[in-house]
Formats: sequence, structure tokens, C-alpha cells
Amino acid sequence: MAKIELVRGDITEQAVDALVNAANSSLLGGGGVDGAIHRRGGPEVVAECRALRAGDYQRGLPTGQAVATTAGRLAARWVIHTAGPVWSSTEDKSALLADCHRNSLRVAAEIGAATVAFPAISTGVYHWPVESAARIALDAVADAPDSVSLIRFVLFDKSTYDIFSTIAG
Ligand code: AR6
Repeated sequence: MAKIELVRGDITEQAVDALVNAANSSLLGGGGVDGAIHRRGGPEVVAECRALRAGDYQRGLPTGQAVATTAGRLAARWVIHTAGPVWSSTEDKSALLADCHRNSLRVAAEIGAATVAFPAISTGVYHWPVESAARIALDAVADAPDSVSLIRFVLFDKSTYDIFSTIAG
């Protein structure tokens, strides 16, 4: 069973096998975690993302799915890009947010990443309420593939860290 850790910090500084990127369907970068990963990972990351767009992902990465690239100049070996759902108060997209976590861990197992860091997917630009996102994320990673030994949530700000800690118990 994977160990679940919560830390406060910057995901780009984590020395784990794979970092999960809170990306978007374009795979071509953006702000928040995505911007930081592309900035610090360097041009190798976006080059592989462009290759994915030219190949199997010509219509982009569907929400809830995940795909791996190199981590370029980051300490991690891989970046697993996942496209979170945009929060909606009228439509329940919880299953898609859970899919992001499950599919990221499935990809981690496929590529041989045993240690994986997640940000609080969808809680920034995509406005998902943190308490709900924390419940969904922690629940979704509870049945990780056996080959994944460590799952570290890297929470950027104190309030997000505190809410994840409360939900984790
Ligand atoms: N390390 C860890 N967490 C971070 C970092 C960091 N370096 N930077 C921000 N956060 P967001 P989303 C936190 O907006 O809501 C992008 O433009 C942030 O405080 O990165 O899934 C993409 O291209 C928040 O708690 O991701 C997409 O278009 C959490 O990470 C869109 O934003 C997620 O915030 C995705 O939006």
C-alpha cells in the first residue's frame, strides 16, 4: 500500500520519480503549476507535449485522462500531465477529478514511477473548492497500483495544506 504524504511547498522542487501536472487539454502550457513545470522543466517538456499533439492526441488530452513526458531539467524523471475539470456549481464533475488521480497513478505504474507528487488539481485557475477536491483526491489515491510506494501531495499555500491535513485526518 502506498504511503500518502502531505507537504507544503513547490511541486517543481520535489525529488520524486514523477510530478503530476495540473495541465489543460492543449498540453501546451499555461499558468499555475503548469507554468512552473514548463518553466523549470525547460523546452524538452513542451517539445514532447507538441509531439503528443502531433501523434495520439491531435484533439488534445481529454479531461480526466493522463499522459507522461520527460521532466526535462527538473529533478523528477517524468511529468504526468492530466487535465482537471473546471469547477461547476450546476454539474457534478467529481468523477472526472477522481479520474485525473486514478489515471495519473495508472500511468505512473506503466512507466515504472514508484514515487509520485500531486498538486491540488483543479483548485487554482479551475476554482474547485479545496475541501471537496481534497476529499476526492485522497479517496481516489487510496487504491493506488501496488508498484506505487509513495504519493506526496504538494500544497502551495497554507490554507490548502491545512484543509488537506484536516480531511486526511
Ligand atoms: N507547486 C505546487 N502547487 C502550486 C504551484 C506549485 N509550483 N503553483 C500553483 N500551485 P492551478 P488548476 C497550486 O491553477 O486549477 C493552468 O493555466 C495552486 O495554488 O495550477 O487545475 C493550466 O494550464 C492551486 O492550489 O491548476 C490549466 O489551464 C493548485 O496548485 C489550468 O491552470 C492548482 O492550481 C489548470 O487549473
